[in-house]
Amino acid sequence: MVGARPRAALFAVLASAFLLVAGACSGSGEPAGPTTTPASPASGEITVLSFEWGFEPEAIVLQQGQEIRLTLNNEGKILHNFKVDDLKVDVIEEISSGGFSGDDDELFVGAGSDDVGLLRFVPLEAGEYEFYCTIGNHRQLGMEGRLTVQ
Ligand SMILES: [Cu+2]
Repeated sequence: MVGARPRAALFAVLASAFLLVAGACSGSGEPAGPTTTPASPASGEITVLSFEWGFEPEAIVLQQGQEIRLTLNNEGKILHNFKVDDLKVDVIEEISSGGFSGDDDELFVGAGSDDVGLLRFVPLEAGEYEFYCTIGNHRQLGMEGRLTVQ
């Protein structure tokens, strides 16, 4: 399923979506731009956007023992990834794009520019963690966020 759609079309959709978000400061629906309100996916599904230089949302709250299906949607012009250290997890499935993959039981997913990565996992330990991009100095440039497992 990943990589099966026309890239040019996807880019157009993402580009227009980005412009929409960037241009719309009010209106109906979700708040635009980076938010400090933690995303707490009751559905068990969450999409994390990556870009130069950050993630959206910047804070995620998960439930210990609940399976999560995380899609990393890289709207950036370059490769990015999502990694969490020190959290005990059961990794069910990892489909990275862009050439990098995580090790076994490592909470990692990568996505090439204008592409997606999929990570299905179960957080096994409550606590406060950080997610970040491992590439170059991306973390220092702002590509990090807070992951809470409760
Ligand atoms: Cu990055």
